[in-house]
Amino acid sequence: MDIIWKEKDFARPFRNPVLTLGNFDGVHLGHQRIFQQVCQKAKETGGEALAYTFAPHPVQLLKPGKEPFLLLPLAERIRLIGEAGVDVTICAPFTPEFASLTAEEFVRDILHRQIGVRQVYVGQNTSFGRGRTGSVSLLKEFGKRYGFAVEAVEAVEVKGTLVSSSRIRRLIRQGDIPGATEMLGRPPLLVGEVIHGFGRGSRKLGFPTANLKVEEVLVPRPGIYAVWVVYGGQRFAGVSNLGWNPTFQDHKFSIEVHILNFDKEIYGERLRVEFVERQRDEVTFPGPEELIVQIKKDVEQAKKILGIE
Ligand code: RBF
Ligand code: MG
Repeated sequence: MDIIWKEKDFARPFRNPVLTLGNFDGVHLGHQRIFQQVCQKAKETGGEALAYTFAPHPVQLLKPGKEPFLLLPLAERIRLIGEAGVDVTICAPFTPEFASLTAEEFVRDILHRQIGVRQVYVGQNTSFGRGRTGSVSLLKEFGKRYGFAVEAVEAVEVKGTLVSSSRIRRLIRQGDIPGATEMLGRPPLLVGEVIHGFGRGSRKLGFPTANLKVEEVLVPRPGIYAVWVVYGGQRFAGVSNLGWNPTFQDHKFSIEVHILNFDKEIYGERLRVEFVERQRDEVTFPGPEELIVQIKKDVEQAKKILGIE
């Protein structure tokens, strides 16, 4: 997939472009259905499948300093859009100038003049342009004016509930990972760089953990989780602890993962942690011995959850 960072401005001529437009936080099943339709149409018409997205998220610009709530860091969002089959992602910086474009200016200047769009697919509740006045019906009107067709894609339902980023956020905050996974069509994840912790995991407990400095997104409910760790193109089983290590009175929230059957030094490396199931709450143990006994049980339970050994 090609990625175009809009500040570099693009004079790339697109072939019969079929486009979707949105933030696509989570790249969940609803988004994936839209990408599927875009890709299929592009295939049928010999066109290119385009996704137009932007960053940072509008809320980050309009209400800075709020707790992180996004489901994916930008690089993961773009990676997953690529995995959905899209040919080109255009990522526009969501600046005050960009936010001030009216719905019609956006359509005329960007979709029509710059991209030359022929076909647009959007979700039914899509909104765009200054004051979010752009809607599906308005987009259809503009389509007549500027020569492109518009299709509204129906939302996806899972067990009678519409898939939405806000619904998925709630599930992740509650620690309902299987529920979130169902709506995402993939596991929830965190990405981060391995930083130095207290060194206590390996020295004192015999369970070394990689401590992560995560790229800002919504973190699942604190607790112990069975996870997959993706690193250097390989996948490892692991157990993750999201919490404050109350046994040691750290008073500092940390994101740690113990990777099974692994003994490499990986400080500074970037890991992806895919959450599979929440196992339990963090507990204050009388001391390290009791914690070690529990971590051994956690590891065994995680293996069962992950279906290994
Ligand atoms: N620390 C706690 O204080 N309470 C816990 O219940 C707890 N559970 C953990 C479970 C697992 C699987 C792992 C890997 C760590 C856990 N820890 C817990 C964190 C532990 O205190 C921490 O990894 C070390 O102190 C190193 O920072
Ligand atoms: Mg550690």
